[in-house]
Amino acid sequence: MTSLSAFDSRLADVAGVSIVQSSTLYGGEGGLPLLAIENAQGKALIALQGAHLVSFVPTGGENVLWLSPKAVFTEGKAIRGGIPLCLPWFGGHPGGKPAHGFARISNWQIAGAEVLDDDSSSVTLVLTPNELSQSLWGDDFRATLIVTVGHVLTLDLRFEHRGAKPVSFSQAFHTYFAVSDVTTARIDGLDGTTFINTVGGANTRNSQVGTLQLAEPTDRVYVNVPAVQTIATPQRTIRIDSSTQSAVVWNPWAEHAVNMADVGDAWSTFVCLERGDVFDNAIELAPGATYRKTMSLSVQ
Ligand code: TA6
Repeated sequence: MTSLSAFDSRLADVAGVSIVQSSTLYGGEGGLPLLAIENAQGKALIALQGAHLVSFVPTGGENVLWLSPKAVFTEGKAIRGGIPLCLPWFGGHPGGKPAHGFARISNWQIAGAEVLDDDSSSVTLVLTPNELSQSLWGDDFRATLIVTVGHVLTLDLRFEHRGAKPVSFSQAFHTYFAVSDVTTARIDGLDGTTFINTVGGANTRNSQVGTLQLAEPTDRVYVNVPAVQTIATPQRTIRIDSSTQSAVVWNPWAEHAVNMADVGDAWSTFVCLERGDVFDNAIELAPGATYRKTMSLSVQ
């Protein structure tokens, strides 16, 4: 593994951007390197494994993202919480490959970091083929994630397909939002859209009516959704903007969380509202084509 001082020298000239070991902030053995970004508007932490946002705190506010108190920072294991990138497929793979793709458990490289004119900061992370992707995907590709940290957090994802044949592609920004109590969170921006209920392996279609408030294990894929959703709790309203077409709403509830060692009784303090292009909105990427979509998070 590259030493932290090697990262530091690469980032030395960029104000407010540094590298910290996860164990320094979250404890545990070993750990993973995190990119720490801080400016007057907000601060964020990104694990280089997965280009995985683990924290975003707008100045004067609380963390927008939920990170499990039982999260494990270990090479090759997805971190429970924040924003895992499900890429280049979402959910289970028909061929029995690991759920949610290889990007979230691959090491990304820092390609750049800068302070922008409006005093927000941006970092660029890149993933190219590695041993894992070769065994699971095979094709050449270049994935780029530009993360901008300010009052608003913006993720700008590009995936260039460099293989010779068209491929099926899906992706999701699998965001875990911190909420005081999932049962009181009110989700708007899905009214009238079609969802596929996938709880416990179901596959039934229905239509959302009005505000969504969770009261049981929930795993729903909404397709062809509007660009904006909000999550309102008694404390704050979070706004999610995305150019993607799908939204996934997930919480395992007590009955499923009990079987997830890195969730357990913390299940009621998050809701996943993921934006992406999945199920009906999955796409076929032609050779040489680049998929490009964004998601922004802000507190209203
Ligand atoms: O996006 C919802 C979902 O696919 C659920 O079905 C649930 O399994 C969740 O993601 C977490 O998946 P993970 O592989 O991170 O445990």
